[in-house]
Amino acid sequence: MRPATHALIVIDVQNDFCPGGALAVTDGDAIIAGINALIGEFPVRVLTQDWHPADHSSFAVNHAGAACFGMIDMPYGPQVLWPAHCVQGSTGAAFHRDLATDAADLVIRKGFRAGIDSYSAFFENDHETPTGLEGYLRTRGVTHLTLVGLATDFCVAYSAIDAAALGFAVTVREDLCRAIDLDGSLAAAREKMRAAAVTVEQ
Ligand code: VGL
Ligand code: ZN
Repeated sequence: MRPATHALIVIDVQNDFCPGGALAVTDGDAIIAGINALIGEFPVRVLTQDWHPADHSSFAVNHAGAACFGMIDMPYGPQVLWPAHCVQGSTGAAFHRDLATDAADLVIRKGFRAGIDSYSAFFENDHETPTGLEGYLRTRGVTHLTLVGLATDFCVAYSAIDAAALGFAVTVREDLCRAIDLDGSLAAAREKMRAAAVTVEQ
């Protein structure tokens, strides 16, 4: 068992990000056995769940004439338009059945406000509205985070960069992550994580 100050954060291992899902990440389910093997090593265990209303502004279908994977300008900055995914209560939003969810201490949902997306487990995409995860971790005395899950270049990277900025020591286990890789987003995310002093382990 690792020290009491170490938490594992498992990002968005949900059906819609796995093969067959609405926003499937290649081999997204290939990381699950490794995550299940790792979770028992950590005294603090958090799962995140992307959790959108059907009218969410990040869905291309909610913008007349817009295509999936295009960009729009939101009041908080540029936003990728996604296929509808992780709709609250849907099968796509459920955790993958093989994920060891019973081992989790906390499940934190994000992206539940229609007008703003939330890639990061810490802040919504305006980079200022908190999800509450920071407070949870601090009150449990956590200082070190290991991040795994989906997708490397969006929710994992945004969470890692925010966590590092908040002063946590952050490691991303890339072997237990898989990427969407949209227009070079994986290379860009790796670069930003390194610049933020996140340890990226292959
Ligand atoms: C994610 C795009 C949209 C992710 C969530 O979990 O990386 N990506 N919503
Ligand atoms: Zn989403």
